[in-house]
Amino acid sequence: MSGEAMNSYGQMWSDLGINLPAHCALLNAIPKMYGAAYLTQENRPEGMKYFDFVLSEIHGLRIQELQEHKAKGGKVVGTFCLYVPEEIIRALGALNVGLCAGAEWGYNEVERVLPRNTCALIKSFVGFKMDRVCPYVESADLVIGETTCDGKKKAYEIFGEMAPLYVMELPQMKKPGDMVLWRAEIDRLVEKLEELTGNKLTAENLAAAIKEVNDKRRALQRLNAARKAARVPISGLDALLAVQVAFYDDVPRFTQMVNGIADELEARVAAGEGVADADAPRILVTGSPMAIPNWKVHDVIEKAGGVVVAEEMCTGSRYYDTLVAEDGTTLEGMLDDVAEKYLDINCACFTPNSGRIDDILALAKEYKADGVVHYALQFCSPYAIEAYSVERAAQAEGLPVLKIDTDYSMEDVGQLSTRIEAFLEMVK
Ligand code: BJ8
Repeated sequence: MSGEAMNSYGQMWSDLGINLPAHCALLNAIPKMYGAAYLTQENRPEGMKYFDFVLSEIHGLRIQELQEHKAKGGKVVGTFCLYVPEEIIRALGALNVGLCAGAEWGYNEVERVLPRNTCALIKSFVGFKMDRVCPYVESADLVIGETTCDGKKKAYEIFGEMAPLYVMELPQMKKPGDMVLWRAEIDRLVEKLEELTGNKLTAENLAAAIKEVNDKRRALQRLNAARKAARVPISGLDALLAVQVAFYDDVPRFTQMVNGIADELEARVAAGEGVADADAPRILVTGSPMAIPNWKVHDVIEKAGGVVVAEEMCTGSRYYDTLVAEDGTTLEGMLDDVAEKYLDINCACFTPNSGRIDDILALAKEYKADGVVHYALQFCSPYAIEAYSVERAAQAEGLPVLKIDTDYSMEDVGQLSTRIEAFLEMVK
């Protein structure tokens, strides 16, 4: 972001109570990371210029839009997890934003309240809040947490002392009784959001929101389907960025821009044009989510000559692969459809979670992956432990697997590069 832009948003950040010196350091760091990972790529789709712009305005224009929405009486709701149904938030006239959790920030303060060996994602969202550097969380009228992993569950107890927080109870299994609990939780969420927004959920506003969010996911499906081609028309880094931005951008605008990129990619595929060498190893990445600006693993893989063709993760296929049914006619029926779509997500916090293994194998086949990189954030037990079952299932299908445990620091980039280069060589 330019100095001029920083000045024009300065008053807005200050009104939000942002810690300006720390925030300035953060805003200086992100463009450097983005430039090194993204702007060094060659032959990017033209349409990615939109995402360059979005990133350059990450704490500027979008935050201004949120403030304008709030000035008209609208609400902003922050979330950290895929299980929180954005259709309901949107139907009630609130804007949903995925909160910052992808950078190492405020760790000195965080480690006063959380153990050092907490996963980077949790430390990051608590750190952003404690250091007051995230204008999204400072704009949120409500933050919705969920009972997924133990780390998040317990961190929310502390986070709830710093921000208005509401926690959804997510079951840990997918038995019929669990669906009953989850469906009741959806009703409880509706009640909470109706109280927050002063609006009433109706079959009409929910149907419209379902359609809009489905359109967003359909656009991402189109963009990602192009990656099945023999010459991959978009880098994994760029495809990852599109999903990361999907969590906070304006929904109709995002859908339109992603459909534009999908048009471009389909033309590239028809012309046999790709971003990587024709014989570049095709890699499927699976595991913990990668929030902005966590681009490390994709960057290392692609700078080493591989190409990431798919992500089985929350910042990937888990976000867009399924839709809420659009044929519901009554409010109750539509809420059943919402509950069903969301409980169908295959997160490692569930047991058993064999659906995730099936998804990985199906994606590897569809996208003709030559190898799988399993990525777990350090101290993320659900994914680190599930890596064993993923590896066993993939190897049984003849797919090599590389297991990586990492965090948000750049200290292990050299070591990661060595391991990934050796893996790509072996996969070839
Ligand atoms: S649906 S993956 S977004 S819970 S915080 S589990 S990295 S130890 S984020 Fe998640 Fe929802 Fe599941 Fe997706 Fe591990 Fe860290 Fe826990 Fe994490």
